[in-house]
Amino acid sequence: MRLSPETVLPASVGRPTYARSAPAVGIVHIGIGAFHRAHQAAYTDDAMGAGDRDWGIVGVSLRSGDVAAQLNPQGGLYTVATRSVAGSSSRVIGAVQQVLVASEDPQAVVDAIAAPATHIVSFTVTEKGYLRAADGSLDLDAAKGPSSLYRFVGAALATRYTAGLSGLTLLSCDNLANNGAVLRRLMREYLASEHPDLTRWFDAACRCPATMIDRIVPATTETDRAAIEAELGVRDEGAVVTEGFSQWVIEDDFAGPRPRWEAVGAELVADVAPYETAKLRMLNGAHSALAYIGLGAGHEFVHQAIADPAIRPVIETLMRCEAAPTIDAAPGQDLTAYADALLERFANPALHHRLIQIAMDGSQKIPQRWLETLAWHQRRGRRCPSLEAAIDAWIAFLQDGRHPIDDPLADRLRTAAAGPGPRLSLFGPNGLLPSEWTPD
Ligand code: CS2
Repeated sequence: MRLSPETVLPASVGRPTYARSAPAVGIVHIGIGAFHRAHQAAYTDDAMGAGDRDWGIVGVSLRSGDVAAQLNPQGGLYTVATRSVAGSSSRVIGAVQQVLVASEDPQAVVDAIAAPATHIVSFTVTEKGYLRAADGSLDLDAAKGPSSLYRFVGAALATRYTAGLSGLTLLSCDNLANNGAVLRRLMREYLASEHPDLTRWFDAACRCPATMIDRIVPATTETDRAAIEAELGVRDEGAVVTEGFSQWVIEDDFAGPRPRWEAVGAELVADVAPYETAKLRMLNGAHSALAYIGLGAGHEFVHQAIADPAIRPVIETLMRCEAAPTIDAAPGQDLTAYADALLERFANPALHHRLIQIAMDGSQKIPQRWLETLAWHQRRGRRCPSLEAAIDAWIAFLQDGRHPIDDPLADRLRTAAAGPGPRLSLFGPNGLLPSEWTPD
């Protein structure tokens, strides 16, 4: 038996506190993976429960039909299970109405974004989904391709413009530095090429707020699904597992209405930058270092790597002495306490967060996680021993052939890492990853 709107859930499991029948869809979310389901959809579900009912979500998968096959037969319902040493808890989320697969029905995606009730299009398409060329500009050929977010949003914006509808808020929820400004610039480059008549309207009517999103969400395993089935009494193919901690800081700059996310724990602020920089350089920077150093030392999970007495000091130094000094903290933002909290989160043994999951797409992650910190110190004539150890561990990971390299630049990385002077061929003036930082 599958989870469905008719399922009678055990009392211990949380569930939507609002009537799910026919709320309007206000959000189209592109890239409906585990992270969106455990994070933004949970906030929206809370906001709907707090009375802001008309913010149902239509999820979109750009390529794979897997999530649609998991959620559509369940009426969009799925479980978020939180795991900590203190115990676990589960709730069923009702905010997602439907999942569309862009590769199967592209027009349905355009129609959902162009619908008059849609005000927000949000994105978790990972770093590589933004289709940037090496110089940071839009890779136009890729952006005209079948699974490009720009094609769907561009076509829908054209429909809205012609119909005289309102503009949209495009909300990037990915781990990029200045994610809002980056999305705005790339979307504009696409429109200038493919819909030049729209650019002025886009500038005037659409907004791209920056966000800092934080919740650790390991890929769901069959063991997780079996445990959740035992708890629910029905099978949930769409379940996600996460930690108790969750944070969402959003720049308060929307084109139109939005859910009252601030009533359910999100922070709406004027400037996201200090939170985003701290998260990218401290949490994500430490995560990527743990991944490559930890895998090199034979560990499988984050909690094992952080418990290793040879690794923990490297990670503490990275966060406290290398990343933290580069961050202009916002009033009240305590970076020492942030590092303490991160160490505790990494140590969570109930989460089973695989290092190989974090090691994926290194070429897309490393610039904003490590290289900006390194360049900051280099300008001041200082070295970063922990980040340099992390870089050496990444090169060893690319060289040793022990793990699959899942990265859009995999072949070029392998070749560069195998050649003489791999640090220079990866990062130097003519290196594969453009950066201000130059290894010596
Ligand atoms: C991780 C992130 O996989 C990764 O690269 O560093 O997904 C991390 O778990 C999240 O950003 C935490 O908010």
